[in-house]
Amino acid sequence: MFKKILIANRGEIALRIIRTCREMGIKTVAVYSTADRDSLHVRFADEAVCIGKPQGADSYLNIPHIMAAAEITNADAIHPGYGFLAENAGFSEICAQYNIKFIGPTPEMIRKMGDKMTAKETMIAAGVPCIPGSGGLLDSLEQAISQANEMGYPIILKATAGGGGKGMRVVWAESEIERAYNTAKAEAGAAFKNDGIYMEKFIEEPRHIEIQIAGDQFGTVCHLSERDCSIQRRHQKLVEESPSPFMTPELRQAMGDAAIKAASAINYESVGTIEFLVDKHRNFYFMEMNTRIQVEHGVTEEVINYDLIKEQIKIAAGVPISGRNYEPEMYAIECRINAEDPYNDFRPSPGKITVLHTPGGHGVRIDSHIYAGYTIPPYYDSMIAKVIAVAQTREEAINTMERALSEYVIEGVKTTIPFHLQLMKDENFRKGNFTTKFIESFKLV
Ligand code: MV4
Repeated sequence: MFKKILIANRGEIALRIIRTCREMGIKTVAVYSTADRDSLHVRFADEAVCIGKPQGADSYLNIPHIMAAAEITNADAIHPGYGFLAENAGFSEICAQYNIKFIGPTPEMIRKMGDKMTAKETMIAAGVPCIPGSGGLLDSLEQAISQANEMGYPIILKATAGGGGKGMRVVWAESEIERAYNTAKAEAGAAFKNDGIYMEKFIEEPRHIEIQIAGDQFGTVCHLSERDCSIQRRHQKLVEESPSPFMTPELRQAMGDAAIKAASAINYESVGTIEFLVDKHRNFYFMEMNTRIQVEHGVTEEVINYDLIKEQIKIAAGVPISGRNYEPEMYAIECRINAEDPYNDFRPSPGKITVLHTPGGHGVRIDSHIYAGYTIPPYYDSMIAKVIAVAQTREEAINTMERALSEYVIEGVKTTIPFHLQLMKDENFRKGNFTTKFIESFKLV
């Protein structure tokens, strides 16, 4: 097992990783930017190294600074968390060159899934259901027009280097395709330095359901059930839950099998997630693979009673996994609390937290790095806490969530708590009656 892990991240995920390391008897090294001197991850780690100025590029994304911190502290592994360098194949490669274990997949696995067209071709070859579309990247507008006519509108254009919604265009009719093709290509080229785009049939009002998987260094892959992440706004997840209210035992079996097939196709090592779109007839299609621990991993931890960070560390250290698949045994729902103004287009609201009262009690888990007197810096993601409510049924979990949110007092900054409180009371949400379009028509009062 590792003796000392450097955590190349900040905020709640850095704390989350430190907690599991403590329980495993592994020493920790925090790295921090000058904006994060007073952060809890710096105080809770065994050692801390300042790696630069506030901007991500100068600190949490600065590979030479992070490798220097790992060398001087003698860390034998690096945990990247999520975001920042978590899906950077070059970083995984440099860690290997320095003989420091990257707690995550190999550079090859990250590259294969990072290019969306390559990922899709790999999945088609493996027999994983994919959305009907163009075979390969589009070469010209003329080719796009003829393929769209063959497939029938609506279609969607996607950037192969994209993911998370960037460089995407939905096209409803031939009259719109030229403009959509040109803007998608230009946007992808500017954002990713790769203007490759491909076409798919557009699935209207799908659900976003993802399967958590784990694979070890010996080729064993298992699935750890699903999370429903349909409640999103501008490709940002707001609420995640498990089990999915749309799930059936047959669908879980089929999606679990497909997810295992997908991960096995690239000999996947570490924990990861296969994202699917599910249409109203419960047809499901591979969308993307996330080759990292995700923000919402705690939802799965609560429904199957399993420490995913511990498993991820053990896999990286070469410990074999059991190989059994898991079904949810509890009901868990997570609300992401952001320092944003939900009444003002979710505008970021950094600043000092003057008053804080954190909820607790039966069935409530809070993963957060905030404290009274803490100043939320403006440079990073605005998520400040995750509230997870756990109960025997969905209705009870929502009731517990509503109770917990009503106890939460955060003063000094605006937060998304009022949004979540209203959502928990919403009739359609309570019925499980929602798709990825739900939030578009949800009005905060
Ligand atoms: C789609 C789609 C409908 N049809 N692909 C959004 C992010 C990127 N990962 C892919 N996305 C979508 N791809 C086809 N063929 C609809 C979306 C989509 C979406 C997916 C999941 C969660 C929220 C979403 C919001 C808008 C669009």
